[in-house]
Amino acid sequence: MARAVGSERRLLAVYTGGTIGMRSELGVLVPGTGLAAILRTLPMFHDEQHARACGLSEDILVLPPATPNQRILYTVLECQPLFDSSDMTITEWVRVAQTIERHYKQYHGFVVIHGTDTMAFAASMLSFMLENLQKTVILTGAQVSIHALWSDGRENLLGALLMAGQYVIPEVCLFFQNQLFRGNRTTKVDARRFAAFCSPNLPPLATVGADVTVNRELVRKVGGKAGLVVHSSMEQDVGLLRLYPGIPAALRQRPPPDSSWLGAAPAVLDKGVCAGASDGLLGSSPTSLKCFHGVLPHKAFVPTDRVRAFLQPPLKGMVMETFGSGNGPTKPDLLQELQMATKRGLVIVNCTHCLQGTVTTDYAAGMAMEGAGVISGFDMTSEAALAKLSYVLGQPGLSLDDRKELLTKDLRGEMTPPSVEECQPSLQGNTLGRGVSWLLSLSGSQEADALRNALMPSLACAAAHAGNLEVLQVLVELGSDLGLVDFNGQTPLHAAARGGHVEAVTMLLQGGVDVNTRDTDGFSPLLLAVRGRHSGVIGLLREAGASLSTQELEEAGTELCRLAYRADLEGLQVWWQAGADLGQPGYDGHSALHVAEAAGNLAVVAFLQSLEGAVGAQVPCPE
Ligand code: ASN
Repeated sequence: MARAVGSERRLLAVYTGGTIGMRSELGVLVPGTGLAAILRTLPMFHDEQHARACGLSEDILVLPPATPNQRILYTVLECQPLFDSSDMTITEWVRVAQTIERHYKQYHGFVVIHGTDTMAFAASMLSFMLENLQKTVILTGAQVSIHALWSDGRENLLGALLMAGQYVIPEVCLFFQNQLFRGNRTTKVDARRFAAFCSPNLPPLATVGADVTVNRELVRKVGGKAGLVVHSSMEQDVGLLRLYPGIPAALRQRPPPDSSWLGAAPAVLDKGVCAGASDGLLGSSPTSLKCFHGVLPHKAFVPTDRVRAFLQPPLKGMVMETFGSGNGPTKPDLLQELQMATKRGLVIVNCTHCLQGTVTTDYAAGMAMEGAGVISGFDMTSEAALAKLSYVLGQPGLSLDDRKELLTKDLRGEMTPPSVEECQPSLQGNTLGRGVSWLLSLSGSQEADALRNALMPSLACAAAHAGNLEVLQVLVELGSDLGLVDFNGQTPLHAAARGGHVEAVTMLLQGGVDVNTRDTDGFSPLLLAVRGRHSGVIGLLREAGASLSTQELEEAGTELCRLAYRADLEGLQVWWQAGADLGQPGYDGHSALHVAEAAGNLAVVAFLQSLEGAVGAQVPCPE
């Protein structure tokens, strides 16, 4: 961020509407025209004497001097019509971006006066539409109209004009209550208080008090001399879905009802939390199940397929707000819906509904999202993720993989991707290719050899996780031992198994790697394949002699009960395929069969009974 030089700084203020200029009509607030005329009457916004002395034209306003040698001149461009920002859409934001483009050369900076309700969306959208910004763009507005005596509008607008006039901040920012935020990091957090916005995962770029304190290291640098590019082809068919506990995903079959359920209104189901609301599941018959919000219906199929309905075309991209660090329900119907959608090309980005923090795969419930093809949005706000999706999907001429790769990158400072070390296992495509060619280019010296040796295992794991046989082959030719472990103690076989890549697993097994190797957490490739439900990989590993350890088998009991409760036949089948004893009891001594019977999951009961006599055939491998 540089202090702006020059005796005259010219700004364009694009007025789109919002409370700041609203007036009361019939007792409700509606957008108000004539903002420039009002500002002209307020001495803090216009120095009439100076304007006259300089012979400024009617449409130019001039601020009183903030510093002795500099004047900020500005023109207010009033949009037609003006909007309560609840009515703003991508179409209007594209117009704002195009207005900035048209006047880009004429002005030193831009202020966008906007309603607060969707200002975080607007700032996010504009940040992606405006590429290679070299000038300051600041959105601002108010919680109370500028016409009111006690208004935040005057302070906010003046602050935005001063910041845009006095500093070169080549970003789309949002100024509110003395704080300058990166626009695509913001979210509205208060409907009434003047401190309406926060930037949960990035400190403010600047704070105004008696002094203006700027966080210089946070401000994005101008990237070279490339000129402004305005991206107007934003994809409009993008959506936002917030998960809630028990969200119904697809048509589901229920056990036959008890007579007391008869006559229940199907609408009760819309609460969506009936399943699993029993008082102590185990030992109770289905007829004793109770429901939080009412009673279960007397229908075999529950007509609640809310997720499926949401995912239908023409939707092309969706931001999914998940729990905690990116977790979602692991029930198979939801995961299947998500997987089917991602397989047919719908792009889904995972953002946490928590205000702060990032999406991880620390939990099985988060890993399951990744397994369903959902892309991590890390610490992006949902507003930024929606805008990024719209931008990435709107770009012409990109393949689906290119789009997905773009989404994992930080494009406008909107997210904090994990450190290089953390993201190595998911390196893909070009990044991987570049890494390998760079390794190849290192020559001869002792340091270069040491570096190659240090990086080789991680690169091999990344290649295996991406199923990239070509890179694996190159690494072998470079002399890499594909049995070496990375920083997590994982081998490429772990990575390939986790990624579900049959060909990579085949290649590694043919290369003679140890099939029962354990990582630092004690996990085997077989366990990772089971978790990812990669049946083909499980088959290959079993054929090569892989087996679950005693500890893995013992710990499987609770997981098996969970799967049985959720009627997750596929989940049980992969454990069976991996050699688990499906009779293994859970933490409380009940087996999957008990649980399935209690929950009335008849298909699971039949499956487990068909295995009786066969269970317990697993021979654990020695630790
Ligand atoms: N409804 C108004 C708007 O977003 C709220 C505001 O500006 N404070 O346009």
